[in-house]
Amino acid sequence: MIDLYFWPTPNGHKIPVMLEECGLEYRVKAVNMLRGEQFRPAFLRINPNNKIPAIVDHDGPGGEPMALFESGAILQYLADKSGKLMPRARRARYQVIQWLTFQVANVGPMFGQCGHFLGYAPRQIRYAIDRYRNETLRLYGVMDRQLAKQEFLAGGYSIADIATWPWVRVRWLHRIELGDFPHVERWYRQIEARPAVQRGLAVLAREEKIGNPDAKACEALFGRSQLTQGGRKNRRVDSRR
Ligand SMILES: N[C@@H](CCC(=O)N[C@@H](CS)C(=O)NCC(=O)O)C(=O)O
Repeated sequence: MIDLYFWPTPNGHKIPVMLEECGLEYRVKAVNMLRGEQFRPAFLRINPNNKIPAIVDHDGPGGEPMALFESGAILQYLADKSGKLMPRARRARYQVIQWLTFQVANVGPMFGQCGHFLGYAPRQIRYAIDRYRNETLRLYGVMDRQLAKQEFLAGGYSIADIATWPWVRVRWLHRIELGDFPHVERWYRQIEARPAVQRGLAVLAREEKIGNPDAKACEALFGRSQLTQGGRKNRRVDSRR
């Protein structure tokens, strides 16, 4: 049995989609990050970086429990465990790792900052918006050219697609029109039609509140809590006032 520490966000959705694709048994442990539950000591013992997703596999390597955070690491672990969605042959395997790393190192952080400065920042900062939206557009261009050449990012459907798809799903946050990227659009629709993807999206679906955080959520996600909770007290610059 796998415990899935989860809240419905783009990084979060990767893991229930993967668990559904692989048919692995799991139970959901909600971590309401809008209310600061990511700072609870029990969760920090699983992820000291206070972020979802995380898992605890009670039947880990050697039959011992295994806790894991960072969505890219979790996806690789689940692919290894199930033997699905990541090829064993080295050339094909590294293609998948390459596009998975492209997601966690580029798509996630850049789209995330783009959404932050467009929709969450207390004031509109033109330079930051242009910087991250241009990067977002550039990354859509990279994906579109790749998907013009092949059906999925790394050849066959893989954990690289599962990592990237939830970020394209919330494209309205980044003011992206799929019609401008026809190959991404074809790929997006193809993955959207998969029953396992729909089952993964259904997990805690009623809690999904992306793009509209209230004051409490802003405090938990971007405020003082980030540096004072979890036993840490670090200096921070407060520019929200
Ligand atoms: N690199 C991490 C990013 C995870 C992440 O940013 N999670 C966000 C939700 S999408 C979160 O838990 N934020 C809560 C916080 O920062 O306190 C991953 O890929 O797992």
